[in-house]
Amino acid sequence: MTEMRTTIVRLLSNMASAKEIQQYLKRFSQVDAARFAVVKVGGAILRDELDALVSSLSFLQQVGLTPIVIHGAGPQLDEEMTAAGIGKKVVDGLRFTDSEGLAIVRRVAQRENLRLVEALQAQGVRATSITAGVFECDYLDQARFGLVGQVQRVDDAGIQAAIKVGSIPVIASLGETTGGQILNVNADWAANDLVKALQPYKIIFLTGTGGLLDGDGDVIDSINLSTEYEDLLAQPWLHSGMRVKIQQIHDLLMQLPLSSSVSITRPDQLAKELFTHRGSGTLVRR
Ligand code: X2W
Repeated sequence: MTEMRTTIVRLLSNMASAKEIQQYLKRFSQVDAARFAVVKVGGAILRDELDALVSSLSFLQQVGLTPIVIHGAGPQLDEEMTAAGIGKKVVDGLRFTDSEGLAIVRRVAQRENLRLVEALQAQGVRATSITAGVFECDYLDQARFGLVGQVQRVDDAGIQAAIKVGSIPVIASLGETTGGQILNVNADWAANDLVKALQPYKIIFLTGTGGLLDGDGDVIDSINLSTEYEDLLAQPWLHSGMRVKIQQIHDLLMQLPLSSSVSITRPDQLAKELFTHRGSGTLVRR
């Protein structure tokens, strides 16, 4: 414990007081180790900010915390599909996926998963690749979306086994039906289903924007849903994309214990968000 504290104080001394950091460390150590945090990482972060992501996850492991990572690969899929001559068809924000597209989804999701796991292991971080067996799905609507899944059940056995040995589970957003058909699952949806099943203390979305943005494009520090939600949705400056995000976070938090909160931040700001009062991105609680 002393060694852990020294590490934190050294790493964070330029952004927070030692007392502040110790308060958070104490709070996190009281949470069930398997329910500390689910971290959603978009494909754009894997492409553009892999080093910052690896450093932040490495830091959490050094202080004895094991986050559960779920990642997408949206931009990488766009690129590979274009290269294969497959046009992009999006229906209600989801990629229409035919069998040719699914072959690319499987290959790219697995490749990106291994890229993150190997980058972590190269820095001495224990990490476990999980690309199957977590998301039991039904077809969302095969006529409209093709081979796209809607999660029916989350099997967390592999995740728990990894956490037990202090290894960060790194999960791809691929699902399968009980009949064994692999399906493409939107990574935000998969993250939400994982969160509902595991009920973690912290839910963290790592994005390039570093938070939810107000009308001027500035990051909103914090949102208290119980007092600010209706007001916020009534704001004319709230862009439609942000409105949808806030509604999704609202619906998610309503299904979680009161103590749970959602943070949206950048990979290099993760420790600051977790260990300082001021935080770094947007903190949403209810
Ligand atoms: C997504 C899965 C990848 C994803 C897709 O094919 O793009 C569906 O739309 P990001 O990087 O987190 O956006 N699946 C059905 O969600 O990746």
